[in-house]
Amino acid sequence: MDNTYTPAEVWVHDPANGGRFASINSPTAGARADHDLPVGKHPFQLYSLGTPNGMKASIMLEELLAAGIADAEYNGWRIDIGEGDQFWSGFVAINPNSKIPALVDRSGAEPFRVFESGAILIHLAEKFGALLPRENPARAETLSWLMWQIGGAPFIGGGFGHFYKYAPERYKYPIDRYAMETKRQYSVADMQLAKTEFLAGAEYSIADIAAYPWLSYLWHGGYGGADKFLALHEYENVGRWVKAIDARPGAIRGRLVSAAGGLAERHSADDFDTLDPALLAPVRQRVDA
Ligand SMILES: N[C@@H](CCC(=O)N[C@@H](CS)C(=O)NCC(=O)O)C(=O)O
Repeated sequence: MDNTYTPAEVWVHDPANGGRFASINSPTAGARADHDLPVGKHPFQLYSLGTPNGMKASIMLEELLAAGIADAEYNGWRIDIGEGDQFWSGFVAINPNSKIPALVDRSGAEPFRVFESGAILIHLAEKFGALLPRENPARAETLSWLMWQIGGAPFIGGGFGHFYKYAPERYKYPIDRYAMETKRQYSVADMQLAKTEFLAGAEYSIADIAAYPWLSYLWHGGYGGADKFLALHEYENVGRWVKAIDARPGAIRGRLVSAAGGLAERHSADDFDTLDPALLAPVRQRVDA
């Protein structure tokens, strides 16, 4: 075996070796700047960015609003992770893990934080009795597919996406490893979606809201052509499901919140009227990002 790197006895952080993320990645948690978060008038404050993980929370809120649940009104604030906003003291106070999305629920007497996209989806679903069945086995099936996605996402983003697109050097081994795992996840979803309309059954649920931003991002050509490289057209049932969710008004609006080219801040439904109407079309364009 050709060893290009022999690990030292004790690993030492090399701040120059983070590639595109060198300025934000660090082995140490905690705040790096004294900076409060803005707060708006609505019951929910969402601090996020239009990445696949961030979109899960904004799609959920927009789906609830689209279903007529006015109490799900929220202010959406952009946290620019490239600039290190996730290390503001105000953000670390609501997510000690310094990752978007994070939510503050101000609907009751005392505001409280919810971090981790899966926890945000479950919290909102339970609060409004929507998109998560109350009874088993449908509830267990939905939570199972939700956790499947939360556990698998880092292999797609931090694994495949990182080594295929972002790493300063391209190596075959990690790209092969994570391409294989990403295709395996598409295969799992495809086999399920051959049997059911949505991931957890006949009904659209928080499991779909979690999986859609990731599976659709690559399916539409994310990471500079992952659809071609991974032959994602082979997963026909995933394609059918992606296109169905692409056209949902809640998903269309949710993916534009805190997104590049979308809304930097979202304070009311009227904010979407300020965008190019083409962005709100029910057929999503290839991203090529
Ligand atoms: N398990 C987390 C993952 C969130 C996550 O990885 N967020 C990324 C953006 S997609 C982030 O904030 N990265 C900033 C950083 O790592 O400093 C969740 O599902 O909420």
